Amino acid sequence: MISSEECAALKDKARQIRIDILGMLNRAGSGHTGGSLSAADILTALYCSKMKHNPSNPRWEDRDRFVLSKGHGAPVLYATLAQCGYFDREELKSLRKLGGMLQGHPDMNSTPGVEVSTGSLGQGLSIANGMALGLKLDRKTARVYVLLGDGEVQEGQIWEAAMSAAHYKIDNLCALLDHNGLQIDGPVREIMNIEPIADKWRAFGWHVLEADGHSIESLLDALDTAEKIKGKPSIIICATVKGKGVSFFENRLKYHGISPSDDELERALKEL
Ligand SMILES: Cc1ncc(C[n+]2csc(CCOP(=O)(O)OP(=O)(O)O)c2C)c(N)n1
Repeated sequence: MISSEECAALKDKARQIRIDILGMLNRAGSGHTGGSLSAADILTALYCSKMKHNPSNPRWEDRDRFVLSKGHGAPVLYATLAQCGYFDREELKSLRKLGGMLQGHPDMNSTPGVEVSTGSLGQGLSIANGMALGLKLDRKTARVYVLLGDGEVQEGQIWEAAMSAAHYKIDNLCALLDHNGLQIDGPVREIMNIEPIADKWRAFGWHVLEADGHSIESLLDALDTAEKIKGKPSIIICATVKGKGVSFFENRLKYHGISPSDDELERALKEL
């Protein structure tokens, strides 16, 4: 359990991460707003509390790994890495600039702290499986975390990877599902219903946990529980709101893939 002071400090970091996401997207003039904001508390709980990692030595062998399988959420990863000190926050201004360090989707060869290049949905869980198995072979105690989108889990490869992770008892793996209910073209339920999603993961042999994806306490509770589960992988189904934190972006399909205008940025910053 963390103290109320620690929790307040983490909430403040999440707020700063949201501010940075909006600023960088506005400057870039394009990018994914809704799905970045929905994952801000999840990444804060992971990077600012749960994970063992070392920003001054990003390739530290014993670090926990994070895979942003929903790679279009790159702004939340970049803002979080900057918050942790992997690079200067000034760099955030270079989002989506040709030749810059922060491409529209994560590039492990350009950005310190990015473990895997992602963006083609459906692949991150398979990669996380391999990383987690590799850590076991090396007798490391480090863990692997992977963030999936709820539209993303419509991809068939996710379920091949889910089956493999249970088969190989990959218990140093924890997936988190950003369950915000919207994808690019509409509500997930209407495009291709994934429910009952918890039952599906359970049937595939996973330990399933549920959390409020905007409560640091709830997320850390679930992450602590997941760490104690042996013999099977865990998934935390995080109830989230797309665009969380800015009233006029919340649950608005339109803001999946567009960035805030100058006027929207000004109004959003006032709210945050
Ligand atoms: C293989 C693949 N197909 C299509 C896309 C285009 N695409 C980008 S984001 C997105 C919707 C993803 O929805 P979801 O996983 O729910 O993400 P979130 O709502 O959390 O942003 C799609 C289809 C892609 N990146 N990769």
